[in-house]
Amino acid sequence: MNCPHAGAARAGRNAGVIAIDPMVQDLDGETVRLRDAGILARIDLLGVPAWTVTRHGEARQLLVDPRLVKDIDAWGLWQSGVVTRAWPLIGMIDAGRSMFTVDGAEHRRLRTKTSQALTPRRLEAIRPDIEKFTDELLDALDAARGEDGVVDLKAVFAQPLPMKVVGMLMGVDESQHAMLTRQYKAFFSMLTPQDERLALLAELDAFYTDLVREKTARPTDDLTSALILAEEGGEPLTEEEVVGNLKAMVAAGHETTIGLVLNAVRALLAHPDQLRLVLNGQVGWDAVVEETLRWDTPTTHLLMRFATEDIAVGDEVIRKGEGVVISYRAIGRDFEQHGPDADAFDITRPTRNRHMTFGHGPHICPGAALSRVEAGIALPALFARFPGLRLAVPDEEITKLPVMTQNDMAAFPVLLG
Ligand code: STR
Repeated sequence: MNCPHAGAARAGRNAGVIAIDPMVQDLDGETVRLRDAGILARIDLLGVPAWTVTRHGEARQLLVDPRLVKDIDAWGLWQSGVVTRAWPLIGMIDAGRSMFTVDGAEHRRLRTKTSQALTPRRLEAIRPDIEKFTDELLDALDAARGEDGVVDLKAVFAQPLPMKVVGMLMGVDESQHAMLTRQYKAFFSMLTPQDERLALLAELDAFYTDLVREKTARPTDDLTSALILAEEGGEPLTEEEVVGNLKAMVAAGHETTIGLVLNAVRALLAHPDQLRLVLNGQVGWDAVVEETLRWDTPTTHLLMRFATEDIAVGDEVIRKGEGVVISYRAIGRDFEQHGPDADAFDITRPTRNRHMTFGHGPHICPGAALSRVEAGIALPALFARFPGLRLAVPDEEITKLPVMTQNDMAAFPVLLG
């Protein structure tokens, strides 16, 4: 790793501290180690210490606790200059002013229009568009088959679909989608040198700022334009706030749904009995989506919140100024919440809807309904079109990208049958 902070973790000091693996070589093993470490686990993120919450119940409480805030200025290691913009994960936290980084009344002001635009009722209007994108990408899959019949389901289907949907919602032209996909891939990858990551974030900021200025001059029928316009009698968002929300929407809307769709396909292909239950119509596709969200969460670790006071959790105390991560993948495997078979993929499990993968409290994912609609269209359409779909390589050969916060496959080669 070209990371100046990695020393402490590599030297193996800090007993009882789990170093999160930037190369993601054993995600299941790491998930289990975190769960076994207790309610709160001490982790090391490329040399930077933090707490992580590994249990459903405690995470649920902490996510509504006003003593935990998103503002990076509340972080002791940031105040003291130990953590700087040279840390590879800084872009996950110091991401500009937006609904993702602000709390309280200001957060409500920044978020309301976005969450109102993404309610299940409002999303019914774009369902036909999502169905059309899906059909087009299924044609593209068919056409992309190589001589050997192999095609990468990620590159040709799971990755472009959410980008098309969030692009349409936010008013980002198709001609920019490939650029955005490339930039976000480099942003999330721990193999990207930090100076390149900071440069690409600056390029993205410039791109989004131009887009917001263009929509300010010529508003169109999209959420970016809506975010620019003031509420009746209300304060309009500033340009920085609109840009912040726009980039949060594109980053989150594009990245997480790729994981949801691919993880569901992978789980079904690895569990043919479960696939049969859905294809027979005995269990709905919504159950596949929910159980995938629980069992193989698109977000592994969400960075980060900071304690503004000492907070007691179980036998531990989070000290004022310390950073708190939420390890959603471990939380999905909580025995107390999901029973002793929590590690099993079972679309009939009674608790499949009682996961917390979209978070909880004021920051709960505003795009949750959108991702459910997307996966709920994409998955049945894929299996209807290609009933003989199967992996082109043994499941163990599927590798994860070196991304510390997202559950991201490098590729998903399939045979369409
Ligand atoms: C990426 C970089 C950026 O410009 C803006 C954001 C804000 C929203 C973040 C996003 C980030 C990273 C992925 C996140 C998303 C919100 C939801 C998504 C964390 C930091 C998840 O993975 C849940």
